Amino acid sequence: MNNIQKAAIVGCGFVGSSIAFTLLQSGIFSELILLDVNRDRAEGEAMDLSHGLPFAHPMQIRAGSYGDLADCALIIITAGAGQKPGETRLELVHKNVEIYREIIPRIARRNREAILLVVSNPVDVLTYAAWRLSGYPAERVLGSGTVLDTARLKYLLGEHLQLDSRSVHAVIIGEHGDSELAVWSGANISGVPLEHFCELRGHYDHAAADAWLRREVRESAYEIIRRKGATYYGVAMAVGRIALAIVRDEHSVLPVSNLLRGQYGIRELCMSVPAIVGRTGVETTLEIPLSGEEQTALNLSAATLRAVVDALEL
Ligand code: 6V0
Repeated sequence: MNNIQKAAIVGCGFVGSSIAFTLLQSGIFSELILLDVNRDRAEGEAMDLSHGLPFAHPMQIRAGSYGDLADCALIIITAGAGQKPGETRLELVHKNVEIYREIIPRIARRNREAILLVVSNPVDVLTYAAWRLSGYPAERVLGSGTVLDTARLKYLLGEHLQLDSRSVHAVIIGEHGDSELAVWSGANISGVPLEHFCELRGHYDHAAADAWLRREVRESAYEIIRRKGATYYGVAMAVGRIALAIVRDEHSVLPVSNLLRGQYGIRELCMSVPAIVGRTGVETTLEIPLSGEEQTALNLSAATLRAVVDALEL
């Protein structure tokens, strides 16, 4: 029987340790296991984080081994190489699939009931790999997907429109990577269609704003990596949000990477589209209305991922 208040993070580099810091502050778990091939790294992170406990909710954070994962309800996987400056997420695929071939069976041998939350890149391909290699039902294997990209879009739109980014209702779907797309057709500001709201704020050149926003969202990870070598705080908060939806059984709509089984005409591929997320993982994959242009862009994004996934023989 899994303990809903127990989680693990496999891979404790920049991203894994930042997620641990977010989870520590959220107070949603009573126990957090840190696992890394570099045991010293996991132990050092656990020690450092534990020293913050007097300022947080009581919980136990410790370095562990695969045996400690047996009763975890949520296992977050960030192990793997990150992008080097100029490298695309898809270029990481071979290194990181090999790491998943080692990690996922070791998890699945000890725990058949957990939810696997994939964060390593390329996240869609690795979510698919985790599903195939674990033998878990697809609803319990999800990737952080475009939750982060959507947050970047909301932040930028919030800045552009001088608005609380939480009032922006817009979503990025498709690959968490270069072929992703913004769904403008349904975008709104608390019910006010986006273009109308932009005009209320004095912005009339929608085509220029569209091009700028798409570029900024797509390029932002490259820009951060160029400046500081890696990205980790934004993704850590995105993963914290997904963890909260799962542990509190929130039935939240989030654009997580999940297995498509015919939705949007796409099959046997993990990519991000809005889904209802709760205690059982992905409860329902939603089919939101798309314009013809958006559906074409989604098909192209799927084709990009398909070429990579098919070459892997998972
Ligand atoms: P990092 O700082 O190099 O950390 C990776 C960690 O994984 C290291 O501590 C390694 O020791 C560990 N590791 C490697 N192999 C194994 C193994 N077999 N078992 C256990 N641990 C292992 O990288 P960083 O933390 O910056 O990035 C981790 C991954 O997250 C990369 O693939 C990034 O591309 C990806 N990101 C995903 C994002 C998303 O939105 N999904 C966002 C940012 C980064």
